[in-house]
Amino acid sequence: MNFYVTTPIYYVNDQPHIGHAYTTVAADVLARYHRMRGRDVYFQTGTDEHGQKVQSAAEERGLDPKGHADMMVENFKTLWTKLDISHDAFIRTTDADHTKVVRELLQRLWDEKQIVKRTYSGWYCTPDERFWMEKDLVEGCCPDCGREVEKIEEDNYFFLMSEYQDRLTEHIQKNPGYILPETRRNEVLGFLKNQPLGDLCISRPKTRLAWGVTLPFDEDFVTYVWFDALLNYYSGAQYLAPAEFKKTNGDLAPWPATHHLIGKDILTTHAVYWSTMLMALEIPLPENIFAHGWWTVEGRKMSKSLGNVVEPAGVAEKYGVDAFRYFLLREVPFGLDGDFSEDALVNRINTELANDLGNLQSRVLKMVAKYCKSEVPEPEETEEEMKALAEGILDALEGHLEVLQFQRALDEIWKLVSFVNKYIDTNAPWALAKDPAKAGRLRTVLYSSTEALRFLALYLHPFMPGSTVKLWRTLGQGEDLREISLDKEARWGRLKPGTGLLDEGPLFPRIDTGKKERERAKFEPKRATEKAIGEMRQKLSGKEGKDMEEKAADNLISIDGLTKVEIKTGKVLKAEAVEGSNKLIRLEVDTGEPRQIVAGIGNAYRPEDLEGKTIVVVTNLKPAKLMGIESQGMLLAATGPDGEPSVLMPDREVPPGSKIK
Ligand code: ME8
Repeated sequence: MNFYVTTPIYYVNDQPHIGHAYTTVAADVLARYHRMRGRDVYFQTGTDEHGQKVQSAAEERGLDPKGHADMMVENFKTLWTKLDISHDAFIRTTDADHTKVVRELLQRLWDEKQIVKRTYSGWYCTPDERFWMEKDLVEGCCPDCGREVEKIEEDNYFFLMSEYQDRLTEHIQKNPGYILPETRRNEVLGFLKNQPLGDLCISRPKTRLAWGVTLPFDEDFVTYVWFDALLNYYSGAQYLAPAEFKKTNGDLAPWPATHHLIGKDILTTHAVYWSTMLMALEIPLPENIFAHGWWTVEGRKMSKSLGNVVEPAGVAEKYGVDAFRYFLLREVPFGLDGDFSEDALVNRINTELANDLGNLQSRVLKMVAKYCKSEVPEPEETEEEMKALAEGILDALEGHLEVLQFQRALDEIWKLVSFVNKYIDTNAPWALAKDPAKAGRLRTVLYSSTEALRFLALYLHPFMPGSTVKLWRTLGQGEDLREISLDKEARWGRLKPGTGLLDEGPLFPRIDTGKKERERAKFEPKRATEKAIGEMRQKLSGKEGKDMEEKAADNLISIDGLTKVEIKTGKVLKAEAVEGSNKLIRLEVDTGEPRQIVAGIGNAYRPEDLEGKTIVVVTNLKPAKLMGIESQGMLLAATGPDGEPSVLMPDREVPPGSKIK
C-alpha cells in the first residue's frame, strides 16, 4: 500500500518557527508509523522559493533571490535533522526538474484553453500578492491585511477555475474525508455555496515581479507563486520519489498523496485552487487535506515584533527533541489551536514523561536488576488483561492515526503506562521477593512489566524516535527499532526470558521547576543567519552594492520635503479591535490633543498590549476612513522581515505631543 504524506513547502523569507516544526513533526509521526506497518511510505517536505515575499526578503538583505534561498534553505534542513525528521525527499521550487514540470503543465492548460489571456482591471495588494475586486475592499484597503491596495490595469493570464465549482462541491460532498477536520470541510462547502467561484489570475508581469517561473507561452510573465508551489506535491512525486513506487503502484505513484498536512490559513489555496488545478489537469485528487490549528505563545499571537517567536531548535536543545515532539502532538487535538508556553512544556515533561513513563522504566529495570540479576525472568503465567490491553493498542492507533488524532493515539498508549504503574503498585514485587513461596508470581510480575515496556518502545517510536531507540536498547533488543514491523512485534510474549537488560539512566530527566534561576529562554532567531547574511553582503559589496547606491540617489528628497510632515509622540489611551476586520485596531491617542487612529497592526499586536504605550504618529495627514471609522493620522511602524509591522516606540519616557525632528 502506498502512503504519501506532505507538509507545506515553507517560504525561505525567514527562520523556521514552531508552526513549521508542528506540521513537519506530525507528518514525520505518520511516516514513521506507516513504515512500521510495512507500507510503502513517501514523505516529502521542502521550500517555496519564488514570489514577492522571498524576493523582498532577499532585497532587504541585499542578496540575489537564489543566493538568499540557498542560504535560508539550510535553516530548514538543519532543523529537520535536529528534530529527527525522516523525510524521504526535500523539494525546492527552484529545482530545475520542478520548474520543468510547472512549465509543462502550464503549457498543457494553455493548449487546452483552460488558461486564457484577459485585460484585467483590479486592486492589487502587493504584500499579499493578491488581486481584489472593488466590492471586496474594506474602505479602500485590502480586506485581509488592511494595507493600501493599488489600482492595476494590465494583461494577465487566468485559469478558468470558475468552471469547476460544481465538480469541486460534489467531490467534497461525496468524500467526507477529503477535507478535515469537519469544521474546515463545512467552511469550504459554505464558501463554495455562498459565492460564485472566480477565475484565478495565474500570472504576474515581469515588470512587477521577476522572481518566478517564466510562462512557457509568454516570456514577459512569471507564474503566480501558488500555482508553482502547489505543483510541488505532484512534481516531487514524479522526480524525487524512488522508482520502486512506480513498479508496484502504477505510473503516477506515489501520487496521489494520502495526506496533505497544512495550517488553517492556507486551506483555500489547497482545497480550492489545488483541487481545481488537478481537475483541469486530469490528475487524480489527493485523498485528504488536513488543516491544523495555529499556535499562540503564552496566550499571544506569535510575531517577530512581539519578540515571542518560538524557535524550535532552541526549545529542542533546552528540553530535548523528543519532549518537544511529544508536547506538540499531546498538548492539543490536531485541528484545534494551541498555546505554547515553557510552563506547559515543563509540566508535561515532569508529569507524563519523567514521572509516568520514565519512572516506570527505571523502577522495572532496577527491580529486574535486584531480583533477577538484570535478566528477563521466565513468567509462570500470562497476564491476560495486560496482554489484551497491550495488543489492542495497535488497532486503536490505526483508527486514530487514520484521522490524524495524535492526541488520542497517545492517550491510548498512556493507558498501558498507567495500567503497568498501577499493576506494580498492587503486586508489590518488593513484598513478593521476601516470600520464597511467591517466587513464581514475582517472575510473572517482572516479566509482564518488562514486556509492557517493550510494547511502549514500539508504539511510542513514531512520536519519540530517539528515546525509544534507547529504551529498546536497554531492553536488550538487538534489532534496529526503525526497521521493525509493528505487526510482527506487537505480540505478547516476544520478549525472551533470559534477555539481559541494561540501565542507561533516566529516559527523561525531571526539569527542576523550583530553581529560581530557570532562564526563560527567549528562543531568539539564530544569530548564525544574520552572520551568514553579513558575509554574503560583503561578497556582493562590489558591483551590486554600487548599483544600489546609485538607485538610492534617485530617490533622495530635500529637507523641505521632510519639514512638511508633522510627526509627534502619542500616548495610547485606549485600543480596541475593529469589529469585522482581522487586522484593524482603533486607537485613542494623546498627541498633545486627543485623536483617533485606525491601524492595520492586529496581526502583530493585541489591543490591550498597546494601551499605555508611547508611539510615533504623523499628525498632519488628511483624515481617512477605514471600515467607516475615521483615522486622524498614521502611526509609524517598520515592516519586519516576516512582513508584520513593528510599531516604533521611543526608548525612554517622553511626554505625549513631543515633536520628532
Ligand atoms: O504558507 N501555528 O509557507 P509559510 C501553526 N509557502 N502553524 C503556523 C503558524 C502558527 N503560529 N504560523 C504559520 C506558506 N504556520 C506557503 C505554503 S504549500 C504549497 C505553500 C503554518 O512558510 C502555516 O499555517 O508561510 C503554514 O501551513 C505553514 O506554517 C507554512 O507557512
